[in-house]
Amino acid sequence: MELNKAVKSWVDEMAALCKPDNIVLIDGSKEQADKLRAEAEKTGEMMKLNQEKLPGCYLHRTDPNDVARVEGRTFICTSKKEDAGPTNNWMAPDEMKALLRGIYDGSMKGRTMYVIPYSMGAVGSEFSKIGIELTDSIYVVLNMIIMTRVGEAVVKQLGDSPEFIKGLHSKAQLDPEKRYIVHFPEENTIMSVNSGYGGNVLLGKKCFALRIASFLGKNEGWMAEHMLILGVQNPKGEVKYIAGAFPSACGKTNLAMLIPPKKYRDMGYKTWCVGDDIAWIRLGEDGRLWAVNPEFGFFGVAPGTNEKSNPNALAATRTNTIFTNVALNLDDNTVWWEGLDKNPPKHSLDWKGNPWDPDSGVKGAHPNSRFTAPAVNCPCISPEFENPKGVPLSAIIFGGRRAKTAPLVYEALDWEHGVYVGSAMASETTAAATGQVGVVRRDPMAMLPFCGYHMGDYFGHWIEMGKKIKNPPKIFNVNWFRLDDEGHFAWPGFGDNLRVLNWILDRCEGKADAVKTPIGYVPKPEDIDLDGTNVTLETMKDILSVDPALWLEDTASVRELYKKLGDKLPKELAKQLDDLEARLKA
Ligand code: OXD
Ligand code: MN
Repeated sequence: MELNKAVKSWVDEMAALCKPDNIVLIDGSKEQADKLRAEAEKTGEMMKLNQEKLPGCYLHRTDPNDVARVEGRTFICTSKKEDAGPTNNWMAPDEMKALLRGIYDGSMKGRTMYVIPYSMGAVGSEFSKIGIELTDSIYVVLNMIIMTRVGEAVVKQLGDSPEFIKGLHSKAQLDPEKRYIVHFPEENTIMSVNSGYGGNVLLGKKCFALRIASFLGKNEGWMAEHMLILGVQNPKGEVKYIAGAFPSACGKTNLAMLIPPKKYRDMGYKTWCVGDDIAWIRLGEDGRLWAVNPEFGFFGVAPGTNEKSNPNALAATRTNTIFTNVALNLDDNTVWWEGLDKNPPKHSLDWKGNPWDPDSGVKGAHPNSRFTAPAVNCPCISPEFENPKGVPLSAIIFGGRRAKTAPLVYEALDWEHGVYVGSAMASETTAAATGQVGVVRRDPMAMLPFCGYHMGDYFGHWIEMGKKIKNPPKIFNVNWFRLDDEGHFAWPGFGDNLRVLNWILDRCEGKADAVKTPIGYVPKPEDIDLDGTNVTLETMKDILSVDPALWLEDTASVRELYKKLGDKLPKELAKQLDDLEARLKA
C-alpha cells in the first residue's frame, strides 16, 4: 500500500514538526490491529477484559482532567472572523497555526506516529469523504478502526487525489491549558492536541463529520447534521425513515435503537437503526432527501444503558468494544456503570482506577464514560446501513428536554417553519461537554457545538435546501421529557415513543388527524395510541397542551439568539418568529 504524493508530503511535514521516532501506516488488517492491542496492553494504555464474557473487549482510562469535549477550547479558524460566527471560538488561522506549531513541536518524541487513512461513509459511495488522521495514540487508532472504515481500501479509493481531510492529533502532555481542538474549514484541516478523550481526538466524528462536513455541505449543496437515522417497518413490511436531532445525551442513542412495545412487535412492527449520531443528507433524483450514517460504530454514553433502556446498545457492547472510564469489576474482570443494573460490584475499581466502594457516594463510572462498539454488533442494525445510496427520509424530528414548554409532539406548518422549530431547539445541559449540568441552553438543530461556520449562514443553508427539495420530509418536534405537576415524567418514553413516531409517519402519509395551534399541528389526545400504557387521556391532554405565556417567554429567548446572529439571520426566520409571536398573542 502506497500513499499518494499529496498525503506523503503532508505526513512528512507533520512528522518534521512532531518528531516521532517511528511512523506506522494503518492498513486495516486484523494482524496489525491485534499487534497494536497487544502493545497497548503491555503499556497499560488498554486493559483486556474477561474474554469469555466480553470477547475482544478492552478498558481504557483517560486522564481525569480529560473526560469530555472542551467547547471552550474548540476553534473554527476561518480567514474572516464573521464566517465563524458568534457561537464559535475564533482565532486568525496564521496566529493559531503559530501557537499550535509551538505545542506540536517535538510532541511525538519517543513515540510512534500512526497514519490512519479512513472513509466517512461506505468506501466509494457518492456521499463519502476521505480523511487521514495522524495520531500518537494507539487508543485513537483502535477506536478509529471501530468508528470508521480504515486502511488499504481507502487508500485505493483516494488514488492520486489530493482531496482528503487532514487531521493531526497528538496527546502531547495532556496539558489542559494547552489543549486545543481546531478546525481550518477553508483548508480541510483539523488539529487536536493535549487531549485523549474520544470527542476531541477521534477526528472523523465531531470534527470532520460535523464541523468540517457542515462547511463542505454548505458549499457543495448537501447537509451534515447531528442526527440519528431510524427505520420503522410496519406490518406490511414497508420501512419509513426518520432523521432526528437531539442535544447530547437526550436519549438519542436509545431512540435510534428503539424496540417496539410488545403489542406492536406482535402486530409485526420492527425498527432498524441506520445511525445514532450523525447524518449526511443529499437531495436525491426523486426530489426527496436521502441520508447515510457516515460512521461505522457507536461512541455511546455508558451510564444509563441497560437491558430496559437500550438492550440493543448493550448487546452491541458485548464483543470487540472499547470501554472508556467505566468501573472495573475485579471479581470477574468485567465492566460496570451507574444504571447498568442494581448490583454494583463489591470488589472493584472506579473510572480513575481507585478501589471503589459503591456506598461511598462517589460514582464508579464517569457520567460521560463511553463504549466504542462496532455498528454491525447491533441486533437492529439496518440492512441499509451500508447502502451507498442511503435511505429516503419521510420525516425530520427535533427534540430536547423541556419540562413544560414543548408538547409531546407537534408538526411544523411547512419547511420554513420547520427550520424555525429546529433553530429554536433548547435543552438542559448534560455531562457530554464540560461545564455546568442542568442549565437550559439553546441548541439550534443540536448543532451549536458542531457547526463549522456562522450559525446564521447555517440557517440560511437550511432555507436554501428547502427551496430545492421537491418532496421535502415533514418536520416535527418531540419532547419525551414533559413533567407532570408532581415533577414526574408524564410520558413513559423508550419503546413507547414508537406510538408518537407512528402518528408522525401517519401525518406524512396524510392518514392522521391534528389540531392546528399557534405553534403548529398537535395531535388530538385520542390520536396517539395509549393502549398498553398507563397514560390516561387526561395526561395526554395535559402533555399536548400549549401555554402561550410560556411560549412567549421562549420566543423572547429565541429573539436573543437571533439578535446575536445579526444580519446573517435569514429574513425568512425573522418572519417565522414574528408570525409565531403574533399567533401566540392572538
Ligand atoms: C456525542 C455528543 O455524541 O456529545 O458525544 O453529542
Ligand atoms: Mn452527538
